[in-house]
Amino acid sequence: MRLEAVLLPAFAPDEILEAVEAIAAAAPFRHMITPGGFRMSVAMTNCGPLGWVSDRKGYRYSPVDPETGRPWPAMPEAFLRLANEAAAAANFPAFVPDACLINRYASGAKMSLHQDKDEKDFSQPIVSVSLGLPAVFLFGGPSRKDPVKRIALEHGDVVVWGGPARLFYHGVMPLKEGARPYRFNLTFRRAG
Ligand code: MD6
Ligand code: FE
Repeated sequence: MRLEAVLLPAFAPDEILEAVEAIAAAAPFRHMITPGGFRMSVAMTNCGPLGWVSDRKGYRYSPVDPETGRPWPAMPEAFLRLANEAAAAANFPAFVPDACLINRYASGAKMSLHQDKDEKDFSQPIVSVSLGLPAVFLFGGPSRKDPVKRIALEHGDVVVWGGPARLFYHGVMPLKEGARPYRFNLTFRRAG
């Protein structure tokens, strides 16, 4: 892990996973379509004032779930606390996320190399929480061609990502089968 991103091993409490189930009951996981017309292998939902969405028109943040037209489920207090405490542990004080994207990976699902650049303020970090099955995170540089490091992420691990690395390319290797059905990843951002 480069100096710009901080790994907090086993930082997330188990109750976070129960809250994910409650959110998914109100805003079910769905496979969004990329602007290029591909169905994403990762299923997604959101909570909080803003949710990340993708369709043929592009990537953006939306205050409502396009499937229902209703606001996304509220961000649980335990999520806000976790994100704030993780950011503080990585020297980003007073982080208050307004968006939480929840990714669900079944075996074989992957996330191609990408940059997170749909947010307004890149001075704010991203707090990334991994739950369930382990995954290999790919962490590159400012150009898609830069070499990538592989970082093993286990249940409960939190990565705080900001500063010079905020716009670095990153992705997730195809998930291996394991003892549980899924990996969940929560990314907390200041989007608006
Ligand atoms: C994932 N994460 O771990 C996908 N982006 O499932 C991301 O794309 C990501 O973990 C920005 C910062 C941290 C992340
Ligand atoms: Fe990302």
